Formats: sequence, structure tokens, C-alpha cells
Amino acid sequence: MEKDKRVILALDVTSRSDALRVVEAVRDHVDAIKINWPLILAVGPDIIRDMSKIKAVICDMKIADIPNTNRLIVEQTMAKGASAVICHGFTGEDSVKACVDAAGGQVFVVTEMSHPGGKQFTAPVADKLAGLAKSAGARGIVAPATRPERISDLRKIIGGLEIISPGVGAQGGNASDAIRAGADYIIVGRAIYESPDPRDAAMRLANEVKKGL
Ligand code: 3DU
Repeated sequence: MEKDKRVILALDVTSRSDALRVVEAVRDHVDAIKINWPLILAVGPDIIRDMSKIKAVICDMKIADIPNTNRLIVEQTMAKGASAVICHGFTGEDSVKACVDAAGGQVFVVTEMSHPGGKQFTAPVADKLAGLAKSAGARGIVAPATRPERISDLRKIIGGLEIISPGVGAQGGNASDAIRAGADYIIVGRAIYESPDPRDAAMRLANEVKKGL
């Protein structure tokens, strides 16, 4: 995936026509497309391959199972053209390693989640989850733009691994704050796809990112 705009589109729409409309509008202003369950369930998993022809696709199924099942899920996802997957780390080192092996290292591990409930169970163990991402050979972590100070903390643990950061826009986070704190990319969904002008929204976010570099 490119590292130019540093914006990853969270494509959580539920129709093929909306997906194509939004992606056509913003394709020159984002570096990757993140696909999650809403779109996969609405239109089918072949949307991964279709979108991968346009941009790098990160599949965010937040995989959280035993190693063998994780491996099977990741193999199927990568075979459909995904460039990377997102998994949970609370399942333990063997489960994360199964994802890393099946994805050739292209795995992001969820640490502290960005929503208010993320403080309840994920925040207390986020440092350990970040350490696990590193020791398991993952590509990076998912860390909250809603709490930029936590991005800085987690950056110290993972060193040069990548940080992709959701929570900008609809969840209240700010793009430049997240980048300044150490995020490599911001992940943005509603602030782009619910905008009357998704292209303009993506361009504004890319400009906001630049302020944090
Ligand atoms: O709030 P938005 O509409 O910009 O969407 C954020 C996306 O990032 C969405 O797909 C969600 O599932 C994902 N995500 C988080 O929001 C928070 C996390 O901690 C991890 C993933």
C-alpha cells in the first residue's frame, strides 16, 4: 500500500452501488480501502477482489479464534486479494502467529479500541497487545485516534511497526493529532462516505494529515 495521503477509507456501506460510488470519488485521495463485515455481508466476499483491483484492501474482520480457524480465515481472505488483515490479540500469541504466518506478515493487531467501551477491557491490556504484535511478527497495530496520547505510548512499545488509527471524524478524533502522536495512517469511514461530497471530505482529511507531519 502506498504511503502518500495516509488516509485509509473504511468502506462500511451496505450496497455495491454505494461502495463503487464512494471509491470512485475518493480513489485518488486515499491509500487503501478497509473492508469490514457490513459490506462483506451485504454484497458478498468477492467485493474484496473487486476493490483490490482499485486500491490495496485491508480486511477488518477482527479475526479472533483458535490458530487453525484463524489460519483458514486468513488464507481465504488473502486468496480473495486482500493485502492485509486485522486480528484481535486477546486470543493469544499462537492465534496471532497463525494469522501472521498465513498472511505473510501482513497483519495489524487491534490494541486499545477507539470507542468509549474500548477503555473497559482493551485499554488495560493494550500495552501487552502491542508487545504481542511485535513479538509475533505483525506488520503493525490498530490504535485509537480518539486518544492520541495512547498512540504515543503504544509507539514506544512497537518501535518501527506501523500504526493505523481509527476514530477520526464521527468518533471525535482529529487527523493531525493522530499523525503527530505517531500514527502512520488514519482510518476514516462515516466522515467520508456519509458526506454529500466524499471526494472533498477525503481531500480535507489528507490536508489535515499534512498538518501533523
Ligand atoms: O468511525 P468511522 O465511521 O470513521 O469508522 C471507523 C472504522 O474503523 C470502522 O470500520 C470500525 O469498525 C473500525 N475500527 C474502529 O472504529 C475502532 C477500532 O478500535 C478498530 C476498528
